[in-house]
Amino acid sequence: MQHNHPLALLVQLPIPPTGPQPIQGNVPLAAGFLKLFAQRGGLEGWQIEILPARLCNTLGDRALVAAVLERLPRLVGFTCYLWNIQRTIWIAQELKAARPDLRIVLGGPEITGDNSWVLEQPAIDLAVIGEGEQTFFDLLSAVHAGRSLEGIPGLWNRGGLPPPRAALTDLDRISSPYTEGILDAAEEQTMLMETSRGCRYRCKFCYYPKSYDSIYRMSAAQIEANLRHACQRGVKEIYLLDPTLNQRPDFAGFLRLLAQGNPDRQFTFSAELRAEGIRAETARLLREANFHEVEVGLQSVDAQAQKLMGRHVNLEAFERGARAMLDEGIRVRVDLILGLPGDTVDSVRRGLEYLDRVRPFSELQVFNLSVLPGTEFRQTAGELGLEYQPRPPYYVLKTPTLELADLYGLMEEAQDCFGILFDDWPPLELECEGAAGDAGQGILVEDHAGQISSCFVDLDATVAVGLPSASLRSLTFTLRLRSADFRARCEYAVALVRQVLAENPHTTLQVMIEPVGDPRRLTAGVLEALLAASHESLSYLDWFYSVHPVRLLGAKRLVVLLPAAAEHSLDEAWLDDVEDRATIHWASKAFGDTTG
Ligand code: B12
Ligand code: SF4
Repeated sequence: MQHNHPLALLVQLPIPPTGPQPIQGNVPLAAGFLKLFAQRGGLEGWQIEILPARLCNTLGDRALVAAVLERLPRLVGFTCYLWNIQRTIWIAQELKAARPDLRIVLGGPEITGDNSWVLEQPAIDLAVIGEGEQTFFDLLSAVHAGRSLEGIPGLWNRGGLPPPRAALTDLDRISSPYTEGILDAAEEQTMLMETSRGCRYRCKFCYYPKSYDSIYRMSAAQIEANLRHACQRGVKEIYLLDPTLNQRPDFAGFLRLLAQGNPDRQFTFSAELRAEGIRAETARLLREANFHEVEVGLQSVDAQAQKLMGRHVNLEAFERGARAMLDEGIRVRVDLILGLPGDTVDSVRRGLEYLDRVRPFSELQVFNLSVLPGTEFRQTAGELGLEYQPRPPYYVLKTPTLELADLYGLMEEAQDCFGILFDDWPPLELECEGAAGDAGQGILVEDHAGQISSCFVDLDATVAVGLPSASLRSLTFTLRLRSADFRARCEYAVALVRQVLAENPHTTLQVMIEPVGDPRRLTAGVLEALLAASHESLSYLDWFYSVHPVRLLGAKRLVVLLPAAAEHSLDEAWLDDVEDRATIHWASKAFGDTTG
């Protein structure tokens, strides 16, 4: 691949952040595989570049569009998971509007024959269903050679579904983007490893089985090479992405291989596995390899729900396995799903009671069922009577035995029972608290990784100043609004919120509201208007948090800053009104105070 060839740019957008904390873990592994496979296969006529995670994780929507366009690609390929598909489509639309000749290709688990709302998007030219390496290679080769794209297995080309793509049988062919210098394991001191593909189970809520008819593995020699590389690059954590790690026939041998490759226990391992098969001896081998955490699915204790999801759980064996790992000091994260067909309020309660009584975990994760594209549940949702969100995360909203109110209630019960707030928000980050020596100046901008992450607008200032350019604003953005009379300035405030979100609709937006003088001039009506403007368009986190017992969580967050000194003098009815619509933060300093 040479540098003067047309560019295929690969992009993977992160899980949207819930606040300004830096994003981690968005490793473009799929893109790394696509690039490595193309290189090794001697792809001609293209150069392939991966948009650095540093940019994907910080740039706002328009900045991202600009970053893609300035690289002058001929083709842009996106990795699509449920957490980034809506934003990806928005970016694709903007790219197409700017460069109609640009080819947009989507791949990833959101691309399935039954996910029509994605495939119907006019901005998409091509989409790869299932495993991507060979299909992407064939696609780029065909474009280079001027051949037709019809009939390429796995490649959807705005027509009917393509013939299926046969799986890559030898995973050594894509091992590994790290050892080949495509991805840098030193970056976050973590490495993702996929030592096998395919799962022998067929849980009906899971997309994993993909198109795999069998299980395909990486050789022991390649696993060793990856571990050696991890040692050299100072890796601290290795995430094994294999579905059900312990489905391997020689699991003990595999664990010994991992232990040998980690002689100084430089890195920890984590993986997803089934607790049922784990005995004391296996748990000991897991610890010797330096496994720190495993994720195990319980999902439901109800026989009918287990039958309908195609996943039987032997509770005795489950408990024994979980206990064996806990005894070895391995953290066990147990998953429980709310909203499975067959489950009822009572059966979920039984599950919670069981978990509370037996405590076979160090961490519990309770989440709502996602009716994922490509899954058996999606295909049979009608027959099963499942209603679900039309957009990701496709949370179930109703089953024949559970109403939405039950789902909220059960989540609350789970939270109370275990004292955990599932999917809670991170603590507030008020990067500009106390920096308020600027009353009357209109706008204060703050620079963050080359992007503007916050701006201050004094709504009472005589000279109105516009927001910083949309293409300079970062993915998380704080709009600080201050006024002595929010009621009078409501329209202005609403217009600013609308502008931020019209220009960069996938912003994680924090609106900080700073009333000056008597705070009670900030009314519930003003907060309602700001909330309504924030939710005119919904992004992933809005959908994600909409089925959550804690109201007000989402991609947009209103924060009212009140002087701590006034905490006891404000009347409760007014505070309740505010708290129903916003988070209150008691600030140590009064606003408009310019003394230091
Ligand atoms: C790591 C991981 C995570 C990480 C996130 C990683 C990140 N990027 O930030 C964590 C642990 C945070 C996570 C969380 C969740 N996850 Co997850 N996760 C995975 C996992 C294990 C690995 C993903 C991966 O890197 N795979 C390796 C790559 C190489 O495989 P791939 O993405 O499929 O790519 C191949 C093809 O799709 C294609 N392809 C991909 N991109 C492109 C691009 C182009 C241009 C082309 C041509 C082809 C192509 O080619 C690739 C190579 O063959 C997968 C399961 C799995 N083993 O794949 C689930 C998976 C992605 N997760 C899933 C889910 C449902 C979740 C949760 C919603 C679970 C929950 N209920 O809480 C949460 C969401 C969190 C949130 N806050 O919203 C689903 C996603 C389904 C979907 N439609 O997107 C998956 C598939 C699991 C499943 N069994 O169904 N997850
Ligand atoms: S949930 Fe786990 S065990 Fe079940 S099909 Fe998916 S990867 Fe396999």
